[in-house]
Amino acid sequence: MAGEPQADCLFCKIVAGEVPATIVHETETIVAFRDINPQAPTHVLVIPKVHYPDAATLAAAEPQVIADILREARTVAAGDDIEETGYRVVFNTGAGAGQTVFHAHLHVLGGRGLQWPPG
Ligand code: IU
Repeated sequence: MAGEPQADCLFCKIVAGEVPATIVHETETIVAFRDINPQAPTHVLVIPKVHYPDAATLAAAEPQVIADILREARTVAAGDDIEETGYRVVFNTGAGAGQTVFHAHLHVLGGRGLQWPPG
């Protein structure tokens, strides 16, 4: 069924506590944890507890969870004290955009200057 955990999904395993992660915050609907390969001093992934392959399918099926994820980005930024200096939130959507893990996730990046356009 849509949203159900997938046996072969790494991020579902993090949600279930079966794979370790450095969790910074958790709510009823989301988990925020530090990226294993950080691209900035703050690099946190915010994921829904439900499984959808990307942000677009999650937004279509459960838009309130997308709102929870975006709200969490601010909580992460406040926790790492990067609200003033600025931060970036990114949903890579599709392999052509660099998505490698097909469980929806928001990158929260900050703590250094960030260039635009991105690579
Ligand atoms: P992407 O947008 O799908 O490319 O992002 C996937 C991210 O998941 C990427 O930044 C990885 O470093 C990160 N990640 C992780 O934090 N822990 C893992 O075990 C694996 C990937 I695999």
